[in-house]
Amino acid sequence: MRRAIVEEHHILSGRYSMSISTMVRKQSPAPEGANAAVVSWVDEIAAITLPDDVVWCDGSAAEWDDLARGMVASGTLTRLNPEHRPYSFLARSDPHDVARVEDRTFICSAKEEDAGPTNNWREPGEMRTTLGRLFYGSMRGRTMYVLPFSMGPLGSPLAKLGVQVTDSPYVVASMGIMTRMGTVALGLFTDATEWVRAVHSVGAPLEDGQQDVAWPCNDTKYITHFPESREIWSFGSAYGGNALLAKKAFALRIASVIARDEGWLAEHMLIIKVTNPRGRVFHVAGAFPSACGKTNLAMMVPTIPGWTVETVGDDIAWLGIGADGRLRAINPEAGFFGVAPGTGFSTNRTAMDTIWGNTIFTNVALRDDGDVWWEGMSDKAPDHLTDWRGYSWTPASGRPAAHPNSRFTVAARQCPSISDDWEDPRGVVIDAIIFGGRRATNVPLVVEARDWEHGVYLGATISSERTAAAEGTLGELRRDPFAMAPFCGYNMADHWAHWLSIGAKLRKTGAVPRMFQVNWFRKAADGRFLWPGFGENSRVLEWMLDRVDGQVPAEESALGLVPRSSDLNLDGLDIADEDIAELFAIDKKSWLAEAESTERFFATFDGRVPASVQRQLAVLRQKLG
Ligand code: GTP
Ligand code: SPV
Ligand code: MN
Repeated sequence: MRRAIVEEHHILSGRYSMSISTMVRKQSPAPEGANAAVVSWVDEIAAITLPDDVVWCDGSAAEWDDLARGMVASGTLTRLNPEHRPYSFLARSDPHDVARVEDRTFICSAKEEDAGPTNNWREPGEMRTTLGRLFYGSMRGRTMYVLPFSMGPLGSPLAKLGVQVTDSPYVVASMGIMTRMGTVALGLFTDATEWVRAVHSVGAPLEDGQQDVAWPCNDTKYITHFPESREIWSFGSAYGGNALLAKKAFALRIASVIARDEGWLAEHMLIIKVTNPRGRVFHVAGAFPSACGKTNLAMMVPTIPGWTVETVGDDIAWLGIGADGRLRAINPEAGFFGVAPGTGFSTNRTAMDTIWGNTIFTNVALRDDGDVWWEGMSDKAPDHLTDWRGYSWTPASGRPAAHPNSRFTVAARQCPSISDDWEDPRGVVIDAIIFGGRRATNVPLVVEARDWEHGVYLGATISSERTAAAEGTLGELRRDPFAMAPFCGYNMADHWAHWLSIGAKLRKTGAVPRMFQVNWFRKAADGRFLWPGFGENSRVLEWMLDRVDGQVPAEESALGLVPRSSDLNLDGLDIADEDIAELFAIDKKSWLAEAESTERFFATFDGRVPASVQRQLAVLRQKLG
C-alpha cells in the first residue's frame, strides 16, 4: 500500500530519481532510540506529503502549551477567560467540517464481502491510486507532527500501539488529551510490535507566502481504512472521528478486525462500575449509537439512595476473555470527546465538573464574559452570545448558538467520578451488557434478553433516530446494529457470528454476562419524553443489576423479560401510571412491521446472517402470535 503510494507520487511528480530526503525541506531528527520501522515509515510519509518540517511529539505539557499558544496566534483557538475556564480554549471549525462524514468513510478490504453491506467498500488498489494523488504534497507549507500513542493503559496486555502523523496542530492537541501520546508510548515499540499506521492531512497545502485560515480543511474528504494492513488514511477534515484517528478509525474500525482475528471485541460502548446498597460491585458495558447517551450514562449520578456509579469509559470498550474465563474490558482512550448540547448541571453535573478547565471546546458559543455556553447548559440562555460561527447571537436569533454536534475534549483523569479501576491493565469484569437506541416509539424502557443468543439479536436489531454526530437527516430511523454501523471494519453479519462465538466460549467457562435492551427516548403522543432519563436511569440500572444478583423475578413478554409492575423502583418519582404503561407498551402491529423490516435488513447480507440470529426473528414472530 505505502509502496504503491510512493510510486504513484513519483510518477505524478515526474521526479522519480529524486531522493526522499531532499524533498522535505527541514526534518527534525527522530528521538534517539525510536523504533526503526516507525522512523522509516515516517520518512516515507514525509516523502509523499512533503511537509516543510517534521516534528516528533513528546506529549509533554510544555509541548502542549507551545502548540496552544501557536494556535491562539494563528486564530485557530480562542483562549477562554481563565477566571471562568482556566487553561481552556474555543475552536471554531469550518462550517462545512462539523461531524463525521459516513458517506466519505471507506473500508478497503481485499474482498468486498468482507466489508459487507453496511460499509462503503473500495477496491484497495483503486483507493491507493486516489490517495496517492490526494496526499502527494498535501502537507506543503505545513508541519507534519508524529504522534506515537497507546490505546489502553501503557503496557497493558490488552493495549495496542499506533502512530498518527498529522498536519493539524488542533489534532495534535486533541490526541494529546484523548490518548496516551508521546515519549512514553514511543518507548514501548519493539521490532515485534504490531502497530497501526494512521496518516492524516487536512488537505490544504500552503504555497510560499500564502495566508493560512483558522480551520484548514478540504471539501474533498476521504476517511479510509485498510483492515488487512492495519492502515488509516484520512484526508480533508479536522473534525472529531474524521481526524482523531486513534478513536473511531483505529479503536473501532481497525481494532474490530484485529479483534475478530484474535478472538476479542472492539465495541462502541461505555463502561461503568456500579455499587449497590449492599456493597456489591458490578461493571456494565453499554452500546448506544452516537449522541444517544453513553457519556451521560457513564457519568450519571443515581437519584436512588445507596447506589453509586463510577466512570471507566464513555465511548469505546475493548473486551476479551480473561485468564479467569470472564469477560473483561478496558477503555482504550484517555479522554472524553463529549457532546456539549444537553450537558448541564441538572442533566450531567459530573461532566460539568470535569470540564472546569484544561478543556478544548469546539463549535460551542462564546459568552461575553469569555466563558462558553450551549443549549442545555442552563435553562435560560444568556442575553447575548457569539455563536459557533462567530456571529453575534441573541435568544431572538432563531438558530442554535452552539452547533448540535459541538463537543468538549478533556482528560478522563479530570472526571470526579472516574473509577479507581479505570486503568486496571487486566480490564474490569463485565457483569451486564446494555444495548440502547433513540426510539420515539415501540421499544420499551427495558427488556432483558432470555440468553446470550437473544442478546446478540437485540444488539443486531438496534435501530435509532439519526443525531447530529454524523452528516445526514436528523431524526431519520436507521439500522445501527451494536451501535457499530459506522464503526465495524468488517462484515456486520460476521460481527454477530463473532459475538456468538465469544458467548459460546464464555458459556464453557461458566461466566456469561446478562444482556439488556433499554430506551430512554420513548415519547408520548404530544412529543414529550415519557421517561425523565439521566440520573433517573439509575432506577433501570437497579432492576437490571438486581436481576444479575438474583434478587427479582421477571415477566415474560414477546420481546424478552420485563419488570413486574411492582419491581421498577419509582419511589419519589413523579410520573403518571399511564406514562409507565406507555413506556412498556408492546404494540403487536408495529412489532410485526418491525419484524418485517428486520427480515428485509437481514436479506441484505446475502445469507451471511448466523442461523441463530435468524432463528431469534422467527421466535419473535411466533411470540407476537
Ligand atoms: P457520542 O459521543 O456521539 O458517541 O454520544 P453519546 O452516546 O456519548 O451521547 P451523550 O451521552 O453525549 O448524549 C447525547 C445527547 O443525548 C445529549 O444531548 C444528552 O443530553 C442526551 N441524553 C443523554 N442521556 C439522556 C437521557 O437519559 N434522556 C434524554 N432525554 N436525553 C439524554
Ligand atoms: C461518535 O460520533 O460516536 C463520537 C464522536 O463519539 S466522533 O469521535 O466524532 O466519532
Ligand atoms: Mn461515540
